[in-house]
Amino acid sequence: MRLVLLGAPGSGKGTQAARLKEHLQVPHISTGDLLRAEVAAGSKLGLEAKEVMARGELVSDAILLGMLEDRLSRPDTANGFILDGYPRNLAQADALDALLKRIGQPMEYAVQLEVPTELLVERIAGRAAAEGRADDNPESVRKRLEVYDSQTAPVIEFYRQHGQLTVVDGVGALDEVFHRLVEALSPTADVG
Ligand code: B4P
Repeated sequence: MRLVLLGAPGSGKGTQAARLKEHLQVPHISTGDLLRAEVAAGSKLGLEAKEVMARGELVSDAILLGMLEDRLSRPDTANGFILDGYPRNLAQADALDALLKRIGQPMEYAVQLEVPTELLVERIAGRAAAEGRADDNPESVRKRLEVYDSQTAPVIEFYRQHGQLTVVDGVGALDEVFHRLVEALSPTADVG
């Protein structure tokens, strides 16, 4: 199954993708995780991305597309993948569409996790206290939410227009949200 998870920062994409990966037996590809690995390795790309991420802004489309192309060319994606954190703007959505057509693996599902803003802020504050991620401070979080509204929200419309969007309520316990996702991905679920 080829699936993209959409939603604001803190909506639970990464959290649920980690569970869905076991359920669907396909790899979880998180562009945030790929970038954090580059930062941790101190690579040239990581050095470029580090400050941009800490400010809560988007890393350049060219870097992301190259990174994604490379990841999708690995053999473990033959039976599908869960994409988390990409596309984050319309240019990335177009680039992904073209890339997947080129490799003969068009997207099958786009699922949006819907969560109200107050709860997003609360969840990220919880992670900041627990993990101390560089971009979970209040100023970067404000910026990430702003970037989401202006650049990423239109991507939801992109998938709606392509008839691939399913919206899932992301409020509730982890298990509850997971069960809603599994149900939304079952063959009889409504997509549109
Ligand atoms: P990401 O790593 O994608 O970060 P994120 O949007 O905050 O989501 P994440 O998946 O980590 O969190 P989740 O909602 O699961 O991106 C980080 C940065 O990388 C970006 O700002 C950007 O700079 C760069 N980047 C990444 N992709 C890019 C791209 N395509 N183009 C350009 N730049 C890019 O979880 C958040 C918290 O909520 C967790 O603590 C979790 O435990 C909690 N939570 C989740 N579900 C919950 C529930 N049901 N109840 C209670 N808590 C819950």
